[in-house]
Amino acid sequence: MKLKNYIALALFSLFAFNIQAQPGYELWLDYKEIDDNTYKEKYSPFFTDIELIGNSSTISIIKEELQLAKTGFALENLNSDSNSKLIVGIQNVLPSGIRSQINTENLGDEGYTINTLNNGKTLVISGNSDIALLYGTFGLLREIQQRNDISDLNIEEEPKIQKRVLNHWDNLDRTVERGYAGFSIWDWHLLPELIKPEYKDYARANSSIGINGTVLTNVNSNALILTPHYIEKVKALAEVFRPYGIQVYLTARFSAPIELGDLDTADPLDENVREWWKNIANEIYAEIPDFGGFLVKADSEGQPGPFQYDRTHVDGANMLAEAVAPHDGIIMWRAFVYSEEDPDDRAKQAYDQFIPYDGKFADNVLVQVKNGAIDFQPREPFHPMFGAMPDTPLMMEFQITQEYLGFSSHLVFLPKLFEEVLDEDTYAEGENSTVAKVIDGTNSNKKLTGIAGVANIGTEKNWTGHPFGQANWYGFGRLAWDPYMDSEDIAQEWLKMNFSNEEDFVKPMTDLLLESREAVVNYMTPLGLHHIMATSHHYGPGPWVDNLGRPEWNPVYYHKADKNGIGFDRTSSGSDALAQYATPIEENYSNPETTPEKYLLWFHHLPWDYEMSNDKTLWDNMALHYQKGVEQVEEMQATWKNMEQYVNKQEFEKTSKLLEIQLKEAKWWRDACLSYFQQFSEMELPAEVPEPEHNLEYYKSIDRPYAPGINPSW
Ligand code: BDP
Repeated sequence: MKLKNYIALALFSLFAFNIQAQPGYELWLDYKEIDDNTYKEKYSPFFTDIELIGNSSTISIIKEELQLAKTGFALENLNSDSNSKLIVGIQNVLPSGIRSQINTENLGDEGYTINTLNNGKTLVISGNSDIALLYGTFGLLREIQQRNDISDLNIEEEPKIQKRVLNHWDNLDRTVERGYAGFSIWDWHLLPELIKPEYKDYARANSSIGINGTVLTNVNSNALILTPHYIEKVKALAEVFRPYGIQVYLTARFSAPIELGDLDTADPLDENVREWWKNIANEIYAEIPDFGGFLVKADSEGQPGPFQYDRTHVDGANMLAEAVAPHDGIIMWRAFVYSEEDPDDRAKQAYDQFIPYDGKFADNVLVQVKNGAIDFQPREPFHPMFGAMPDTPLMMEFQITQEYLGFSSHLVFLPKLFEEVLDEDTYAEGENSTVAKVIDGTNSNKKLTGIAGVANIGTEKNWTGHPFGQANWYGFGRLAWDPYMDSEDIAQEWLKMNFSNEEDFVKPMTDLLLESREAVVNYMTPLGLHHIMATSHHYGPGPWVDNLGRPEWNPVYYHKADKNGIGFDRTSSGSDALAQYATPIEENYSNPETTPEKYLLWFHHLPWDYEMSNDKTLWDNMALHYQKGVEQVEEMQATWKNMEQYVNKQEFEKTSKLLEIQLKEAKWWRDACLSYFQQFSEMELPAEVPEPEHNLEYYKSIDRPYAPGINPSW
């Protein structure tokens, strides 16, 4: 072989190797070749003649995206004499014959239309802004990726929630609190000069699912991010994200006026403090005119806040709101609060702290509430605040990163969890006042709406570590756009876009995804159990932990197992947390017989031999749930084994290995929890459940001090 051929071969292998080495990097935007000619013929005419109206960096991105898709789908060089055409343009600049047929009047700034006109010859993507056109472009490509018919499209889409935001718990040293996919993708040290390609790819992926905001820094915040040195770096990122319709936000450390050395108080009613924040806001907006605003964790888990000065959440939030209001910024004030001095049930504390202030927050404040009252558990009833603050815009906070759901080694499809919460009825305004209606503003006609997801993104080559972690990022975005979407549709979309459209793949894998959430609940926290993970890192079981400083840090606080039974009594005979819910819920859930079994031990302390609806004892049911969880993982493995032909080799193998880990850990959970609880129940395991392999002491001795995701500064 000639030298130049050697070089060519070497270069080719390097290139091929690189592509091979990064499966998953393209996320759901991997426009794979369409190998079925019938589809090719249907789609290609619209890619032959594209009229893109406008001139902006967003329009250039659209152009780039369509070209990428055309090449990826292999629609290039297909001769088409059909006179078909794709037109992309803002409604009021569309060619006149077309304009009159497209109505975007009620679609706001972000909504889009996709219409097939002219007997199927003309496809039009329109909206009222360039960003809307970008969303519409991704909308059309999504149809094609799923091999949908585009000959008669009549799509009208508008996001139902305004602020659709990722929360990065990323520290300035690039560690990620509760991050299981490597380090932070923000390379602060090399910014603002070095703009890594990942930043653009991140923005592209987010805009493809409608995410329009990103909080770059951890809620346990560092005041340094507010200094000019860092603002310059934030500005560089904002510039990359802007043409994709993504605003940047930062976390604001409440004590920053003191920590940055300017003042000796952070009292929100102090004039100097107010001025200080206004100046900071002015400085940021001078650099980043479309800066989104601040996310604040105050008076929670050691973070500074207004309480130190005998001030309230309203004082704190409104002071910051005043600073960003002239620039159209917002404050996302978190309701994840519980006090180290308050002996009351932790599940009640946020509600008690916030409800008195309903209607008192400034117009540009959103109160950001976690989906449940404890903390991102595999299953929680919805947070009672969602049904109790009609005059305050409430923003949903979901956790996409799997802090309590097996990190990046467990396959768990979270849209199922998100959907369950969004569909719950709060009864805030009578029947059918679902959580979705509270957060999208339908209830009480809210003007400002928002939803946040704690990101699972890091420097791993496939962004999320587990190849299926991407589905949770995708699904969060889709539900943020439309909180009424069906998780099954989301699962199918993602599977088709990511892997294959083959029915023999999509059908079983959809079932697998939809069942995966229940599996993790079964093998970790069945029947309403919660927070029994090992403490600090939250990896693996730790129901026995009882020696930590604060009662609510100990799993024993949450399960309350003893000889008499198990569960947290939150009825009127216990903490009465149930009184925070609307009457129909309170009434139903006060009685264990009418409490959904999935929430049984969340609300009731019941004897081990309590008879459940299947006539078996509580103990037997608990053991059978643990066993079922293990079997569900085995079924997932069996399904996955048949999928090799549809997926990339590396992703196939990695997922197979991760499922092995998941199975091992599901058994660990089952055996550790049942061994521990059996000391109290003193009952035999049902015949279907194998005896634990080891004794309780063995499970207690398992120690994983270097499990990832712990904030090193804690
Ligand atoms: C908990 C996490 C902790 C976060 C906290 C929060 O363990 O790392 O800082 O939530 O949301 O679940 O503020």
